[in-house]
Amino acid sequence: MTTVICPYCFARSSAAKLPYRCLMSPTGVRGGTPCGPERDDVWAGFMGPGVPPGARMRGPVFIPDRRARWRFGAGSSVPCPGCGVGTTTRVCGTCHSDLPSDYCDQDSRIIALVGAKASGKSTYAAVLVNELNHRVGQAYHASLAAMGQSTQQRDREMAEDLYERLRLPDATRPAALGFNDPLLYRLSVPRRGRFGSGTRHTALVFFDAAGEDLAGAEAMDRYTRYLSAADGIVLLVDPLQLGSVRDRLPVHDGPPLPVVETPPQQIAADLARRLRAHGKGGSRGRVSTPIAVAVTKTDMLKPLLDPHSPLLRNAAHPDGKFDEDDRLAAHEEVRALMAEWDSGALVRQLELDFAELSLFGLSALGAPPPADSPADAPKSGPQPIRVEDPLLWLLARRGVLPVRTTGKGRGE
Ligand SMILES: Nc1nc2c(ncn2[C@@H]2O[C@H](COP(=O)(O)OP(=O)(O)OP(=O)(O)O)[C@@H](O)[C@H]2O)c(=O)[nH]1
Ligand SMILES: [Zn+2]
Ligand SMILES: [Zn+2]
Repeated sequence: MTTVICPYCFARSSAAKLPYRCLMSPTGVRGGTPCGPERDDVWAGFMGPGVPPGARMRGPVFIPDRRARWRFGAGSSVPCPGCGVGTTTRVCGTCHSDLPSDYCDQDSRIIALVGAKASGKSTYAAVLVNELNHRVGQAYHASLAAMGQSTQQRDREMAEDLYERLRLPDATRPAALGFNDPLLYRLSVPRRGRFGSGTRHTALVFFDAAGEDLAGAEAMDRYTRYLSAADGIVLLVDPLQLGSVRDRLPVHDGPPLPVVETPPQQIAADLARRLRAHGKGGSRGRVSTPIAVAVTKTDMLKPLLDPHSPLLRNAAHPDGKFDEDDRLAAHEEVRALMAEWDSGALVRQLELDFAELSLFGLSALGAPPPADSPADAPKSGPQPIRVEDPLLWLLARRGVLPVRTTGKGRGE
């Protein structure tokens, strides 16, 4: 049975039980008249007062009877009881949001992306998608497809900006990836099992919310529900926010250092508090949700790194497997760096709060933006380092990707 998690309200349900929405098509009507729009108060209630009255009128939602479900099967078109015209549009039973057509055919994994303002979330997400579609996809024989119009359109715009116009995501836009607008992808990975080979599809849902920006109890409550629905969390930490790193960096010719935002330690503590309050506290009071904590913008840290540092090159992904030893090497390197920065306070707190933690270091751009045009990507385009590691680790932990290990790292 496929379990679908609504990417909008995070309600769980079995795919077979999701209602349909009639698309009010005038062609193919049997007998009577086509369906007209009806007030969808469930959806309007969920979207909040911003929805204009006209937009509340939508195609009727219906639950096909058992016989129709059995006769038509998953993914096929089911006739509307009102007009007889078939529809494939599924909606969430709880909030009535329309789900992209291929969203319900596979299990979903929700990955929460968290980080302070300007920690690099939008740049990271855009570059990550590109890497998964090219270099990383090739290594794992995997493919990533954007689901639904809004993700497809945003991907196209982001890719044009970043890879063709060499423009960084616009900092002035309102909360980049809002709650009503998660990024939805379908990741397809070959599956080699005892009973032959096939393809495993996983729906990936990404949100980007800093928590700090959310005004009002309702938004906060939704943020917390999103975090507790997450199968894994990627927390981005901007090293340039840490006073001791800023002091250590040599005078450089990149753009000026960013203004100081919410400290990562505060964001991490707040995360843990919310997850515990939602029943995610496991053994010894530590949160059970796996968390990947990634130091971003590592291109700026080059002067602080050994020339052989694993953070200066991408992981090799040998034989289409996630290399656990390489992950540990990068984890230890970041741990050592962090110990120097704030006497290890952030790492200590993370280790006390989270049962499954791994540290990462990544650079979405591979080099700082040019000093004279800080809103641009480097002239050579983004040349990312290790952007894929946090997500791949979370997926490998859930058995979505094969893992290679020599066993040296056991007992960590
Ligand atoms: N050196 C360096 N700077 C980066 C990198 N990625 C992002 N930046 C810088 O960080 C700034 C913020 O990046 P964004 O991706 O917009 O950050 P964000 O977290 O989405 O920001 P908000 O949407 O405002 O919360 C960019 O304008 C760049 O100047 C990187 O890989 N290396
Ligand atoms: Zn929903
Ligand atoms: Zn109808």
